[in-house]
Amino acid sequence: MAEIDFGALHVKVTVGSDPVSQGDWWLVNGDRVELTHPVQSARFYRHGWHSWSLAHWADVAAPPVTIAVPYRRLQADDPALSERTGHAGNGVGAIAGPDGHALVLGALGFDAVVEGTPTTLGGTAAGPVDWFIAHGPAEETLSAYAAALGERLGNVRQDPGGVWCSWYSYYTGITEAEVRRCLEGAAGLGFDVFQIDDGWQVEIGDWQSNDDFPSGMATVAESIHAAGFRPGLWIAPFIAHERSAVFRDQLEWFVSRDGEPVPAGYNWDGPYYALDMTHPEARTHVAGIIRGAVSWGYTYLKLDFIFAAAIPGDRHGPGNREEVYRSGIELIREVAGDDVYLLACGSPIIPSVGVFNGMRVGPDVAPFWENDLNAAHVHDYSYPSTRYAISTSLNRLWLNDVIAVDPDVAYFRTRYNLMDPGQRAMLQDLCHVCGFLATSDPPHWLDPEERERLAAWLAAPGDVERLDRYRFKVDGREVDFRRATLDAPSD
Ligand code: 9PG
Repeated sequence: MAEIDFGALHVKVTVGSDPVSQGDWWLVNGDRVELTHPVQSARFYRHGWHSWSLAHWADVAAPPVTIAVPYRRLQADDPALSERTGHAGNGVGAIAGPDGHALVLGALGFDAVVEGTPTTLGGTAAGPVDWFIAHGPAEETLSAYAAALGERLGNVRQDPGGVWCSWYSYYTGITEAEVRRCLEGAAGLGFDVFQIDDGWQVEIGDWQSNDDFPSGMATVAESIHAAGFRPGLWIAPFIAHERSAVFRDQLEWFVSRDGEPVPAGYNWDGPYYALDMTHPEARTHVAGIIRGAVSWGYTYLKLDFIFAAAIPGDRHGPGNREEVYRSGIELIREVAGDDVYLLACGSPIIPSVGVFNGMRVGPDVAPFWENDLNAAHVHDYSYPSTRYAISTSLNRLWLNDVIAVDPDVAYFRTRYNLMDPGQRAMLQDLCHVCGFLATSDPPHWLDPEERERLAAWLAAPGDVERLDRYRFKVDGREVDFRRATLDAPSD
């Protein structure tokens, strides 16, 4: 048994190899590591598996926040995490005291879980991995973990500039005609990327344009380009709906259990399934989807529901779940080339570093603050809500040096919007804090004043200073996000 002396804190390594100093952090290797800590009134940093999964600081002495069983949705988190009764998160975890200093334990590899108790912090991985251990101010220490992760996995972080995205206004009702109308209205507002979201395709899995895009996706990309924007497209390359032709025709390409394909989740009025990224033909198929979108002229791809490549189940070839996911996204990067902006969404967080330029780090926003029934009875914080998006995104800000953190879109419109001006402003400020600026507001929905505010927001990058975990200075104004947080109340 070894001891790490952090000065302010003595930590025992009861399981794992002898710790080796790396300067400001310690390295331990093993498929299991356990630290004992003396922190009183501790908070546990719970890191949900993928973009939409809850990340927050929980009271380690109280039961963890879990989704009410009848309402558990496959796509809310890693099913293996949802089933746990103790405090646990994916890849990284931390224990913080009331002074805001944290002991951080993070895997420098894949397929790892970190558990916390009032006296321990433990990590378990599918095979031996290196672990990062450090103690210091919580946000800084998590950032140091991100830097170590970037050293191992690579760092292709890039700012996309201002993004217009069709989802949060048109949803699946987007059409070529509306795209053209918004392209016209977007002139002069300061967007860089114009991204078409879900709704352009024949079916989830069948990535050809549908009848609402009569000119075809290549012509639409040309129009976007001619209007002065970088063409962006949403695709969910690792999934197929039960209605899709690919699912009907190629059942053997999908992750299964006992010979039957297993649903990766339910959406679009039915189950959708995961392409098996260890199956050579499924890989060729995914490569073809990406090659197609790039050949149409899209150089910004929002790749969604990609956790599906890592769901539990039987696969054709070997590999742990996140390893297989990694091989799938590496294939996508290889096909797309280095110049295509890849934005991950619904993505396992840790294994996406080094391949994606940016990543959604919280659940979807919505034109409302919070759903009261969900908050009172279901506790599913992966559900669309501006409050949940703010809370989880802020708790993933530590990734910002290795991947651009996308907190989802801000709203400037009052049309079809239940938020009050303060809530809208908080979301706008969050985007400046993250440095990722996107909106879905159709320009013709905005009145002149809203339009002006949007243009000003896109033009000014925002001078951001962090005061503490939830308080920032944005352009000299103090912005306090505590109203949004899903943390355990501090005593
Ligand atoms: C398109 C949308 C948008 C959005 C993405 C993602 O749990 N769910 O059922 C669930 C459904 C949709 C969803 C997130 C979760 O939204 O985040 O920006 O692209 O897909 O369908």
